[in-house]
Amino acid sequence: MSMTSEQISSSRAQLHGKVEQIVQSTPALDMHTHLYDPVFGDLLLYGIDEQLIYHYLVAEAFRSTDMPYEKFWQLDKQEQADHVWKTLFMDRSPLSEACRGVLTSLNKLGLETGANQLPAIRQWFREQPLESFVSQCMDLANLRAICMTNSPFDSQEKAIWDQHPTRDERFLTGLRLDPLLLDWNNAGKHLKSWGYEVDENLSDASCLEIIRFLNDWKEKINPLYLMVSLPPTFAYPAHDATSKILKEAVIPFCRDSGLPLALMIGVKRAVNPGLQLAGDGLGRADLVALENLCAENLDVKFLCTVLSRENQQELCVIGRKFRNLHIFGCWWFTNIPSIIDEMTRLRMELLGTSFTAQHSDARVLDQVIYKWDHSRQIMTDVLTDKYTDLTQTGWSLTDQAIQRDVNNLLGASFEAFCR
Ligand code: FIX
Ligand code: ZN
Repeated sequence: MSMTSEQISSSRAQLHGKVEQIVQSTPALDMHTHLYDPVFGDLLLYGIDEQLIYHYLVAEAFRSTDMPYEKFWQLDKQEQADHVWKTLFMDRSPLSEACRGVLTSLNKLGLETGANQLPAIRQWFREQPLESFVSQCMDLANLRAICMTNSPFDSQEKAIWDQHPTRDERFLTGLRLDPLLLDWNNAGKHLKSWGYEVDENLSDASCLEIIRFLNDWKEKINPLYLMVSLPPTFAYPAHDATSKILKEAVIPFCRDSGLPLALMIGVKRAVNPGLQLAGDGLGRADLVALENLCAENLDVKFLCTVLSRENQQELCVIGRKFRNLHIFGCWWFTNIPSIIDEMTRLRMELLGTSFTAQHSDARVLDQVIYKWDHSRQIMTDVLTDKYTDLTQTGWSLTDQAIQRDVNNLLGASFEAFCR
C-alpha cells in the first residue's frame, strides 16, 4: 500500500526528531582546536572580547571600515572588540556565519543578544569562574574531549610543558610541526639550542636527531597525532627541505610510533599581511602529493582536511583508495553552513561513515558552543535525508544503528583509525 504525502512527511518528521535527539545527545571528540587546558593560563582564550576579535570577525570588520590597519592593531583588546561590535553588529545585521556564531554562543549561555547588550554581556563574563565555564561550554557543545594544538616552537607553551603541569584530562594533545616542516632554517636553530645535533644540510645524522626530538615530545605530551598546515603548492616528493624532513624523519617516526600525521592542505599564509592572523587565504591544492604519501607509506596513518571547496571530491576519492587515510572536519573557510552541508553529503555518499564529520578549530573557548550547534543541525538534516533514502528501499533502521553511525561521525571512527 502506498503512503500518502501526509504520511510520508509525518514519518520524515518523526525520523528527523529521532536523528536530532541522537545527534544532540552524542558527546563528540573535537579533534582539532586551538584551545588549551586551563593549566596553560592565558593561552586559553575565552569571553566576549576574545570572541569579537576572532580573526574571522576582524577580517569582516575591515571590509566595512576605513580605519587604517595599524590604528586598529594599536587599540587595546576591548577597544578592538568595541569597533568590531559597532561595525558588524550595530551598523549592519550580523548575518555572516562568524557573526551569527557569536550570537548563538551568547544565546545558549542564556544571555540577551541585542545590539545594546555589550556592556551587560561583558559584565556577565567577568563574573564567570574559569573552571566552571570550561565545563559549561563543553556541556553546551556536548564535547567529551578537546584536542589542543601543541607547538614545541611556542616559547610560552614550551615553558609550561617543561614544568610538567598537572593536566585536565578532557584536553588531549596534538603535536604541531609547521616550523619544522616549513621553515627548517629557523627550526634547526631552535633544535640546536635545545641540544639536538642538527645541521643546515639535513644530513642523515640530522634526520636521526629530528626523530630524537619527536620522540622526546611524544614522551613529554603524549600526542594523539602530529600535524602541519600546508600551502596549496605543497608537493611530494620534491627537492626541498619539507620533503626531506617528511621522508627521513617525520614519516619514519610516525611508522615506528603508530601516530598519524595530519595534513591540513590549502592555506596561503599572509595574503594580506596588514590583517595579521586575519590575512591568510586559500588556494586549490594538487592532491597528488597526498596520493603519493599514502601510496608510498601504506603502513603510515594520515589524517587530512583541505581548505578549498574544489579539492573536496578528489580528497574523498583518495580516501576510497587508501585505508591509511582518514578525512576529517570542515576546515576554516569551509566551516560555513552551505559548504558543511555539501561536504557532509559528499563524504557520506563516497565514504559512508568512515570519516569525522567536524572539528571546531575554536580559538576561543565559547566558540565550541556555536560551532558544534550549527554543525549538529546540518548533520541531522543530512542523516535524515540519507536514512529516508534507505527506508525507501525497505531497509529497516534501528535506534542502535543510528547511534552507531553518529558515534562514528563524532569521533569513534577517528579513534578506531588511530588504534
Ligand atoms: O592552521 C591551522 O590550524 C588553522 O586552522 C589556523 O591557522 C587558522 O588561523 C584558524 O584558526 C582557522 O580556523
Ligand atoms: Zn587550526
